[in-house]
Amino acid sequence: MPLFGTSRRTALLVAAVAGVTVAAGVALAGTAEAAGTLGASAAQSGRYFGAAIAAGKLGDATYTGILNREFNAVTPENEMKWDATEPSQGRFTYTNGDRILNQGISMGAKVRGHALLWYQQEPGWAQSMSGTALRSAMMNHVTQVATHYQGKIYAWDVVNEAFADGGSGARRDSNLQRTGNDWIEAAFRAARAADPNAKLCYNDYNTDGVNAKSTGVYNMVRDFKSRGVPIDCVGFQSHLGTGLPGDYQSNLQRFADLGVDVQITELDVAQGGNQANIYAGVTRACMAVSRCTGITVWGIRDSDSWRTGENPLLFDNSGNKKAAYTSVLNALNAGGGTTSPSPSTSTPPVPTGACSATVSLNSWNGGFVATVRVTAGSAGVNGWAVGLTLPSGSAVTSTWSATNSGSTGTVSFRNVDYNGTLAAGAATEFGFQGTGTGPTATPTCSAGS
Ligand code: G2I
Repeated sequence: MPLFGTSRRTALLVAAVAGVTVAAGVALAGTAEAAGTLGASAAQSGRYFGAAIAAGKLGDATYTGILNREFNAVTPENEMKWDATEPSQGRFTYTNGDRILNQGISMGAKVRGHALLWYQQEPGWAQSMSGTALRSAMMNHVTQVATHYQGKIYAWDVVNEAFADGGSGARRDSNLQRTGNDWIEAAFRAARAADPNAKLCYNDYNTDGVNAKSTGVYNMVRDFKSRGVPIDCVGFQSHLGTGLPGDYQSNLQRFADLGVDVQITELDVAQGGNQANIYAGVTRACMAVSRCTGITVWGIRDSDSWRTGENPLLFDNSGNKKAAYTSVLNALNAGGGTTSPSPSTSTPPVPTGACSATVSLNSWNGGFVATVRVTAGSAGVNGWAVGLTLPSGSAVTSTWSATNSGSTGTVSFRNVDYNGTLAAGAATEFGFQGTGTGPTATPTCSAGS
């Protein structure tokens, strides 16, 4: 790869680090040093930096060279959409989706699933359906695809672009919407049941500031949280022109304050005098919102973009880094509110007992998913057991990152081989899915295997 030989890469790295030292020396205090790639820089604050990728381009050495070097998350640009995965009803094809997944796995990257239900790129057979037949087909699609990828997807765009543009703040008309206003929550529940580990996102565009459309989405998310509909995150596509809304960060923050993660999911910015500044502004906004877990750009080189002629990405047609690349890297290295603070900047209080456990629940009518956080006390633990009491009529149906004995009444969960040893104050999580309602009392925790 002549464009990215060692000497050129080293020179760019040194230049980038030098720029950061001047611009953000104070903010960097407490972190080891500025990192030299987008993914590594984002990872310093517990975030990811991803790209939308196309299966058909994975044979292009320049493309995969940049991908492997720079990014620690991937999104399939088209390969996991409905028309790609279920071209005729009930016949599922995962060849290209799996190629994206395997590329992500080979990189050790997070994989964002995109998108289970969207009114565009519906297969022809679904476009001509309506009513209960379509609703059944939609839910089957969500269940089948989320099940195929179960345990492998970091976050799913469960529903994409369901709100109308303009001032109404209302849902967009589509054959999906005409199956009933509850189609979105039904899709989220089906996705949770199929893959309890994936974060479930709603994703949309023109929601990049406080406006009627973003407020419509906000009201839906608030309603979902209040009723226990399983939603974990909101994606802000951020296909931007020549300006960034002044309330971009505060809009992300108001969603985060509802108790969901926020993610920048499809970032690209029209080339012009402001491109590098707008990219930096978006990155700084994400870094400043502790629940902003990562940023994805919608393509790698300008020539890979759906916005033909607008040169909206971080690498030029030849794969060279643009000014926007450097501005993003510097903003990532400048730090910000972190999703997982490093020990040097924040020392969590260490419980004094052997260990302690807390539960968070995502519930729906007839079922729930419980996430249990186990924290070691001041002596650390080598093996742990957590006891939880389920209400009568409830039962555990599946468990991950722990083993359970019993499934009703008082259920005991033990560590598996890779998460039993915890240093003082260190924590790990396991989870389980159940029918009925989840546990309400504080769990017990004891050490020793
Ligand atoms: O439209 C930009 C994005 C807006 N948000 C949702 C995203 O999923 C969407 O991505 C774009 C892809 O970047 C395009 O690559 O979605 C388009 C479809 O609406 C994708 O374009 C399609 C072409 O329209 C098809 O003709 C083509 O067969 O890509 C297909 C696969 O190459």
